[in-house]
Amino acid sequence: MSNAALASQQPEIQLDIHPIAGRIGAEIRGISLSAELDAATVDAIQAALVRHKVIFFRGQTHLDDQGQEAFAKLLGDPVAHPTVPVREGTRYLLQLDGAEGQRANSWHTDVTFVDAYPKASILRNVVAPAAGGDTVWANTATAYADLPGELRELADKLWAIHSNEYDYAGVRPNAPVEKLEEYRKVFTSTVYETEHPVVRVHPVSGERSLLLGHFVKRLKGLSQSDSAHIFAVLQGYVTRLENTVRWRWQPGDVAIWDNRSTQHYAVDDYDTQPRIVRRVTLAGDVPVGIDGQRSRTTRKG
Ligand SMILES: O=C(O)CCC(=O)C(=O)O
Ligand SMILES: [Fe+2]
Repeated sequence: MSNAALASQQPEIQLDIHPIAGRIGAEIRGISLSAELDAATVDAIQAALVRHKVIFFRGQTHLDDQGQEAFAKLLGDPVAHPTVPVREGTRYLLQLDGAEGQRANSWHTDVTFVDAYPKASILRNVVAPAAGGDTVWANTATAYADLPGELRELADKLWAIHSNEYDYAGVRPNAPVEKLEEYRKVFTSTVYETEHPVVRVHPVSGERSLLLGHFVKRLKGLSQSDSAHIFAVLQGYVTRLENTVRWRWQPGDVAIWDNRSTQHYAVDDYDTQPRIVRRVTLAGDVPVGIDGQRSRTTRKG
């Protein structure tokens, strides 16, 4: 973002922001998240989210499921997952329980198999392992900026087909077969396919970023084999350590990420230790490529 664009988005109040990695991620201190936050604080949180791409709040142990959902409404319109049932007693909450094999250890942006995928996700840790179980986020805008000119020109022209019918076993080689099959059945109860530009323009910051992740089935117009090679080259820029930040969870921590300019990966190194997180996603808009073309869902059912 240009300095002028950043300045025009300066919120009225200053938050206590502590950047973590050089290119992504900041902890915000001194805020108790709730539906009671005033508008100026909410604006400042929104601005910090676009700027730092993932923001962290420690010690939010006062939040329960309803409190998380109520707070989420201040930042946007909560939406339930399109295929996975919500947690009982909630309207939008998705629980990921490591003991149930729900371990998101593959790089992705949430729900990109639909066109208007969520603009942000709000994740609350309920149970944290004593060691391990960190989550890593990557900045897909600095990944794009890192591309050498020749690769950028290629990326600018490419479109990708994203689907929720992807290679489950391939991305989760250690998961028990029955759990994987059970999960796949629910996750693909409706099969979606969506065409997205590989480079999307952020609706708030105007930044360009790479839109890839594990829901990509193939690149449009290319063979499966060429798709896989080129995907790996571009995705490799996203996951370069320079573009990432890693968070060590404590119960009550809340992470909020801009799902339009990040990917994330939940590290599956905690074996049988308990780990539970709960997520609310916020409705997003249909991505726009650099030529103004919008994403489109081509299959639903
Ligand atoms: O378990 C985590 O830390 C992240 C899981 C995930 O991919 C998500 O909540 O969207
Ligand atoms: Fe995710």
